[in-house]
Amino acid sequence: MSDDKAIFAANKKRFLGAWPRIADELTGYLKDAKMPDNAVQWFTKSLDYNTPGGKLNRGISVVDTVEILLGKQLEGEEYYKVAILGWCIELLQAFFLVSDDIMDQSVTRRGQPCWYRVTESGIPPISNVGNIAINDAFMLEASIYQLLRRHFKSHPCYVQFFETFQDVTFKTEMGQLIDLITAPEDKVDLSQFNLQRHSLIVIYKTAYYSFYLPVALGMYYVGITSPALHEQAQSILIPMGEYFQIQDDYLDAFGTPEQIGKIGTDIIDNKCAWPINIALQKAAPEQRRLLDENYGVKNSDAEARVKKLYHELEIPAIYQKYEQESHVRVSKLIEQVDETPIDGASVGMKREVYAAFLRKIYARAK
Ligand code: DMA
Ligand code: MG
Ligand code: MG
Ligand code: MG
Repeated sequence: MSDDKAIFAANKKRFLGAWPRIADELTGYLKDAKMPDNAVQWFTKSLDYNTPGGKLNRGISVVDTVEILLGKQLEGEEYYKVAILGWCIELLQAFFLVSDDIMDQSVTRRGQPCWYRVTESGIPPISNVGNIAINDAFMLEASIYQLLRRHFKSHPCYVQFFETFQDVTFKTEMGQLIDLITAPEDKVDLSQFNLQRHSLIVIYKTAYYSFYLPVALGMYYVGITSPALHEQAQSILIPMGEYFQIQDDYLDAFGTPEQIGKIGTDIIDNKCAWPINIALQKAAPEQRRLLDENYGVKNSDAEARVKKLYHELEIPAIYQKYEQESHVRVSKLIEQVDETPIDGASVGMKREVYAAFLRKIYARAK
């Protein structure tokens, strides 16, 4: 194991250690409201099934950002407080994923059935989660604001925490909207796709909440409120997020379910994903015909024909090249960061905040 990997594993363990107490606090709201036992059990199960099972990159990055900016390891209650901000992002992620899997009609997530497809809830009298997952998604989102109110009311950046969560949530939902309406189920028209549209979709649906949000929360936590520094953070983190979602699109077609913990649905769902846009650029007329006839068609033979053509068009090699170039581009942006504190803040930005985030996602396999 490399040093980075060992440190990351330790950080993940520490972050997971804060989860049971947070989950207890959240289920405590239901107990205080005298909700019936099976409602408390249901919410407990939804929280545990949907929140802690991922890579936790977003949540841990809040802690990392604060530790890098303050130049020290957080301990005890201070660690717990910052971890809460991190877990708030993981709750936001849980809310988006439960909804996204319903909308994308996905089958598995993080190596287990998507929440809405669970048929043995274990909580009588309900067996199928089904559409209850929609309300569960809302409760995962609302949990963020319960935690913020309880723990951050007297923080100087309380309003910024709220506003940033709400603004980033709306941006993500705009992204999901254009992702969905660019992929009509009943009308496949590949001439509607292009890389500009793709870029807009991925920046909104992924980059803001996955990349800007963790760093923004860490910055506000330590008192960096300068709009110029937040704009600078976006100018680095949005391209990083774009690159991350292109990885996600690539792995949807080329990763194995064991590797990525989910079964790819982009081809069958007619998604304006990165590989199809590259294929459209490279396809000769008869290859284009194959794509028109098979993309977005709801059967696995058609999907396999599209994947075979992706290989013939050497999409993996183009992806490797894109990944390298994008890494160079983002690294250059990071090098340009000036670390001097501004606007009366006691700490400045640190290049390492961005560099650490980049190391976590570059050349990932899941
Ligand atoms: C990811 O879109 C964006 C959000 C807001 C969940 P996606 O459908 O490509 O995600 P996944 O591949 O994880 O289903
Ligand atoms: Mg999806
Ligand atoms: Mg989706
Ligand atoms: Mg995807």
